[in-house]
Amino acid sequence: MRCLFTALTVAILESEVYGLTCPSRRELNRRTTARLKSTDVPTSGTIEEWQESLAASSVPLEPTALSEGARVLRSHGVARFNGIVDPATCTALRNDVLQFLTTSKTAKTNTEADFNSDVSSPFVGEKDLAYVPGTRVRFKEAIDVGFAPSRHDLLLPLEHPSVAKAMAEASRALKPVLEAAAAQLPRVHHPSEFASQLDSHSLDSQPLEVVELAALLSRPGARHQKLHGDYQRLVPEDVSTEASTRVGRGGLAEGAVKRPVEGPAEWELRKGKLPPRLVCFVCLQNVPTVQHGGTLFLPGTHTYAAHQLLYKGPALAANGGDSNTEATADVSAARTALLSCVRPNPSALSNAGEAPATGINFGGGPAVCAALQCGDCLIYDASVLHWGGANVMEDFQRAVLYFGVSLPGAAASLSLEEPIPDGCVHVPPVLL
Ligand SMILES: O=C(O)CCC(=O)C(=O)O
Repeated sequence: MRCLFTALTVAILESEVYGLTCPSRRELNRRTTARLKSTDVPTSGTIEEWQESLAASSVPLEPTALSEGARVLRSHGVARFNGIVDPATCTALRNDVLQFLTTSKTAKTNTEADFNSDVSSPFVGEKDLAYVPGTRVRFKEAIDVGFAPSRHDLLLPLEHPSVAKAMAEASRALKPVLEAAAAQLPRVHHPSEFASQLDSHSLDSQPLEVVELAALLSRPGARHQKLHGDYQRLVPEDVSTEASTRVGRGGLAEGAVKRPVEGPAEWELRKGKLPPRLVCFVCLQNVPTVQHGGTLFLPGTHTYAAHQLLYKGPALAANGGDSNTEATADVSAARTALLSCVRPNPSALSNAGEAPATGINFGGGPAVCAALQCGDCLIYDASVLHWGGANVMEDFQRAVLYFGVSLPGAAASLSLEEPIPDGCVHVPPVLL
């Protein structure tokens, strides 16, 4: 197995909130209607209008102590950590990223629609023939995945010195949090693995795998992305059967977390896509306000219940039913119900020392914005609902380094039936 640090040296609540039980629809509507009146977030109108009002009322994501990270990620699905990477490291990488953009190859373009759901298979370039099955990891060459006007997803070469340095700094500080928080990721099983009762507990003692490493750029004029999760929650958390042995590693004892275990039907839905994962963002310059295009999150929506509301109902209707009163009411009710899954800004946890009540009864929000300083990081469970915010500044390019980590074997399992791309050689996973 290829260890990340080896590779780098080449170049250098809970029950209700966590979705264990879900309040009844009627109860959700009752609570949320009361709260929405006080926070005034309109729920009708087009999807763009709804997201614009959520962005306008958003509050900055508050920082969390590293020691609280796994707990906050479990309850909220997103946590911010200040001052993780040296700003000089970030500035050097940002300069290289902007340079890569002018010289890199461009992958087949993804459409905005692809980002409503899971990211699909990786593009494999000509020069970068080393290939870790089921991942988007690149070693030598950057690839630009320009997926919407004024937005870029630039796959970064792990072996480039400035990429390697930033990765090393971020992973050194955040590894214990990532390891402890991985207990909340669903385990995927290929039908054959499932039948042979794969020993998931032995996998839990193995290192996490890096499945993507890239930079996100939003240029002036980038519009809001559509609200989405990077992977979908496919089974309710309350059918969990597997208590993770990973919890407690890194000194972050948290009590037993039951990991959702998925079967062959879910494997079919996930195959060929990136596995369930935690994603780490490293902010490469200051992002002072929501107008600078920081990511917006709905904390607490990394649950089956929230995903049912988003993906199976009319919440995402492009036209909020303007011309039809009944449809307007349905859209509004679906959005209202979804917002009732949102948890207050994660900082409340560290301040109060205990989980606050579900809902949006706080002085802003319900959305939180990743208005980070250069070198700050955030980790999110990639299923938490979020979107890249509009960059309305005239002369500001927001750049973020990100990497995603998954449970050992998950990427390989989901790519079991994929042919090896022409001329490529399988290389072992990159370990965190
Ligand atoms: O650009 C961002 O801030 C978020 C991007 C994102 O969520 C995505 O591309 O899936």
